[in-house]
Amino acid sequence: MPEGILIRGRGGIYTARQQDGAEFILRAKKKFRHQHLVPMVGDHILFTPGRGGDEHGWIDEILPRLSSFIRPPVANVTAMAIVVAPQPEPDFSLIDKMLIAVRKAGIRAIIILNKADLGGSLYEELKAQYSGADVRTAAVSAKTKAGISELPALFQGETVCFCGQSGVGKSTIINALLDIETETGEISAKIARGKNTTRHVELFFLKDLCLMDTPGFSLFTISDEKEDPVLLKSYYPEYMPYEGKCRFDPCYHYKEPGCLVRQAVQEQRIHHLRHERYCELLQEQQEAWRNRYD
Ligand SMILES: Nc1nc2c(ncn2[C@@H]2O[C@H](COP(=O)(O)OP(=O)(O)OP(=O)(O)O)[C@@H](O)[C@H]2O)c(=O)[nH]1
Ligand SMILES: [Mg+2]
Ligand SMILES: [Zn+2]
Repeated sequence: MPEGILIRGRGGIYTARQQDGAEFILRAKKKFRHQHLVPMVGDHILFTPGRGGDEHGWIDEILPRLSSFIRPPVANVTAMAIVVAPQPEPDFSLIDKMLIAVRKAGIRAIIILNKADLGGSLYEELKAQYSGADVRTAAVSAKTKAGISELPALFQGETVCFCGQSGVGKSTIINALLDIETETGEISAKIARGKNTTRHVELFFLKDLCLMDTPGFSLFTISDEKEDPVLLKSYYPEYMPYEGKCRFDPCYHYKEPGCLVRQAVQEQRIHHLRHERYCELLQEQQEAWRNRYD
């Protein structure tokens, strides 16, 4: 049975691409519905091709996923590219939440500042706030192409999902990356040009990379499952050196006396705004946890 990767899916109609570039139109077999399994872009699948003409084929098996996200709905992502820009103005708590989702999925993250051509000090601000957060940063301009050619080296062989607020330039960056390939003589699939808001997840290939374009969002839910808020701190790498060393154990690193994380914040070893937003998120999660049976 042939194997392929799902590169797009809308209204129950999926497109799978084989290694050699051949594409197939497929529908999901009924059994997946009984298993509450919805095929996602990025899924590796086994399929039966349609018998020619306009007839679609069938997705027979969805191979085990290395990772999956509900929003955006993507599978087998190995790196999340969180795109931010001076315009629209960044929402830092959204970045924090995306980073938490990335940690939970056990994948890597990179923060890409786009629209560097607009100037400003946002890149310095991002580096200052996230330097302890085990996340790489890059600054590019998809418009002038500055820094674009350096991106592929940051994602060797990976499946990279571009996510972030609407209008930050995710689609424009992916187009600029695909342009590099076109300039070297190869023809690649392009995203429809124009100032279109992306409505569906789509996967593009660039040499050994898979690039996923996703619709932008302004709200982000880390996960649908409520989790004991004491776990929240474990998604903040900057707290790790102090874990288990505060006066209270467990310590939420919130208002407890003798908290070494709070001391580190006061001594500017941890960025105070990142910690402030953590405290807000912790309060939200504690509230949700108390009401979890309502
Ligand atoms: N000045 C400047 N504008 C840019 C740059 N990159 C993208 N833009 C502009 O920003 C706008 C939004 O770009 P998109 O690529 O559609 O943004 P997106 O993140 O894909 O948005 P959604 O699909 O809605 O999530 C467009 O008008 C682009 O021309 C850049 O590097 N500099
Ligand atoms: Mg887009
Ligand atoms: Zn503490």
